[in-house]
Amino acid sequence: LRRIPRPPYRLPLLGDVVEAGRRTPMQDSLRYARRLGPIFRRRAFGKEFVFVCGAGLVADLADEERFAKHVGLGVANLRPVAGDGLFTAYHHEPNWQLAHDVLAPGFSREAMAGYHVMMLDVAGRLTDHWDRALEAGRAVDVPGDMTKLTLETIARTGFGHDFGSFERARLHPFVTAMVGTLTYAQRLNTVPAPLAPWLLRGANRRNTADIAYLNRTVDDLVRARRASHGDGDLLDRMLDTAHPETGERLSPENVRRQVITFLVAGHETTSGALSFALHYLAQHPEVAARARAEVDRVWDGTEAPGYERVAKLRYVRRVLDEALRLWPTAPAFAREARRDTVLGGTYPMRRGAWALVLTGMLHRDPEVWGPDAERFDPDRFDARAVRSRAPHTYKPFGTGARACIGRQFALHEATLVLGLLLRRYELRPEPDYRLRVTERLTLMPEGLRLRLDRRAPAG
Ligand code: MNH
Repeated sequence: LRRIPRPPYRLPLLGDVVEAGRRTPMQDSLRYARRLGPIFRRRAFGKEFVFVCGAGLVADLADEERFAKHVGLGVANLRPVAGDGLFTAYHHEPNWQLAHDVLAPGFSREAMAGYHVMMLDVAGRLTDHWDRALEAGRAVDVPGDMTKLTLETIARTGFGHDFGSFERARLHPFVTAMVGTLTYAQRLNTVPAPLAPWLLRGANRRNTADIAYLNRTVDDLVRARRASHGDGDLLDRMLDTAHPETGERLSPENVRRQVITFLVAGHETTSGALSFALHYLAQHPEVAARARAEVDRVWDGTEAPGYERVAKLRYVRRVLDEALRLWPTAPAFAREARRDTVLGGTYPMRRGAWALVLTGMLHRDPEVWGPDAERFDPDRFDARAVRSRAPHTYKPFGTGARACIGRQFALHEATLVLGLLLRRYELRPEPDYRLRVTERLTLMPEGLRLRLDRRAPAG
């Protein structure tokens, strides 16, 4: 541990936390990373955390023989909500493999093609909503509307459920409860564990109520489905599919955990990714023009672009990749040693010891991305540039067996929606907007609003 640099300690008990502030732990860590280098440690309340953000060390942590996902910090704090659901399961928990094998076919190409029509339908509700804002001359609330969109998409495609987000003036209470549990999970890391029950008494009570509400909503949804029939969506799969080899099924308690997991994991991060992409499109008219020209060419006036037309939007996809490079909306993932080992040939780790990968910093490592790593440039993802980069240098979806199961789902949804929005609107930033990023385990551009213009009909 001595070999790993750390900031000078000011207060022995509180460690660096006093200096760090509480609202933006991830961005604070990014600042430390710039100062301290590719690996560093920070102390908080008597615990020491190791952060890794250099490409070489991250590549080593990606070795699945020696390392595995670690469920710690924010992720562990979500266990009361998501239990042994896919995202929060410990890597040795048998329910992880069972649920992974049962649910993976729900993300195959064929399954995705089936979701496409529902995704288009939800996107239509967004453009109806934006058309009304345009006619009224109102700016649109980008993160708010993207959250409505992605929540409706995962609820419809996964569970045949409609939260009616676009028909409501305020957020659906499910979203409020969900954001509440995410915020609470992050706050738990900012106070000393023994004092948490006392310091966060009020918040804890609200959190218990939030979890109860999430459970109730999901139980109603499952009950309704058992009484009727779905069309082979994720929920049907959870309820009806037996493991191909063992014949085992998910227990009712585990189904509840998975539904909450997918509703949460399936929308916050995609919403953030879309929001950051729209921010950069509005700030870079030349990029938007190029992306829009691609949409016009590839979709060629098709009212409702088919499934296979989405992946053809190569440049739009690069805009998304680049937004996720600068602001990976799931900003970190943790890796633990599966046995005693030496990280990067220098730092000994005991079995079970773990480190947090700061994805946003990995994605700005000048050794990989060059001296202008802070600059937004989608061409970093053209085929030649991608081929010339080392593996494990771009990790917005995590790594290995526990990488994101919804990656293709998210990329398809987000590319489709960006295509539809670019085709329909010109995006104008508010003149004095400066990007500020809020953190509630995930990242989101704070207060991002855009003005819309109807696109001049293409010539
Ligand atoms: Mn997703 C795991 C990022 C969209 C469902 N997701 C992960 C991990 C990252 C991640 C990073 C790994 C975390 C870790 O190692 O601790 N996910 C994203 C991003 C987007 C995203 C940046 C959108 C952009 N994720 C989605 C969508 C779904 C989804 C959409 C569902 C439809 N993700 C999951 C699940 C896991 C996961 C489930 C846990 C997988 C596992 O551990 O087996």
